[in-house]
Amino acid sequence: MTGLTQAQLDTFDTEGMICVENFLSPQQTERLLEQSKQLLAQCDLSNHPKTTFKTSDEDHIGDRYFYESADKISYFFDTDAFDKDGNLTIELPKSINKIGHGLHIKDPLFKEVTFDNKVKDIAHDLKFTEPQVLQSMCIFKQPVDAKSTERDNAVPPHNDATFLYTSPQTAVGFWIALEDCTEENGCLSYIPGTHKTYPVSKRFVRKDGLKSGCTFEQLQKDKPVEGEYKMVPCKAGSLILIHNSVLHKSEKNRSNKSRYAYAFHVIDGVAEYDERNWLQVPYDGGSNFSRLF
Ligand SMILES: O=C(O)CCC(=O)C(=O)O
Repeated sequence: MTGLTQAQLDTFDTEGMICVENFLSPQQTERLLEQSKQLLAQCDLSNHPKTTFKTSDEDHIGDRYFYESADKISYFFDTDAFDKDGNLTIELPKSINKIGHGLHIKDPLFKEVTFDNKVKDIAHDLKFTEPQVLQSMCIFKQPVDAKSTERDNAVPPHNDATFLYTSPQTAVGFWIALEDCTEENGCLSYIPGTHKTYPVSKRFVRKDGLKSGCTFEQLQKDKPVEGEYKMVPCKAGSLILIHNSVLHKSEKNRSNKSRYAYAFHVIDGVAEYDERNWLQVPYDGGSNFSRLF
């Protein structure tokens, strides 16, 4: 299978999200799942600032470890991973929310799948001129624990352009399920068509070139959200394409099965990517991200 069919392109255009089943073979999916478990096992807390992560206005503030992770394999924890004294509340591998944002640079297996010809064909079909991989990450939704306590691993409603801002907007998320995703373990959901009707009302920017961290800059008033979220359960190996402006989210994992995914975002190099964006490539001080083709 290469690229997208015209029907898939049309659906992506009208809905803002599509699911491409069997994008990876079972063997490829298994290798990436195993690799993400290896990476989880390699996390060393002895020198770690215990950075937590959540995609939301209140919690998404972060620290230097987070902002300078564009070309690294860095670990970010669930917001309920540590108690008030900074001790882990759960075993280390199960407390990690995501690993990013340079897996496509630093990890050979994730690099291989990111720069696969199938990805290039899709970028071509989506009319990218100079597709560049901006960031990549393993996203973990751990199951409920032995006492059936739910973890704080819901991803609140957002659009990706808030965090991956280009002028004009060009970001597309390539989100790959490494395990079966169900309504119970926190599959993605979205409101179809919101990429056309719901404006990108804010962006996440560096303050004083990072001296004061990052903040949300309000670009215009938030529009009240209307419409029903549509769940997108999918099998391991499926690819979900996410338009930069579509409203999407995922619920907590309420099951006893984990939900691991690999996601990367592609922007167009012909659009402006300015120095106020939170994510910058450190080695050239700018936005010289890895070209897809
Ligand atoms: O993996 C998830 O649950 C959420 C992912 C997401 O929202 C994103 O990649 O933009």
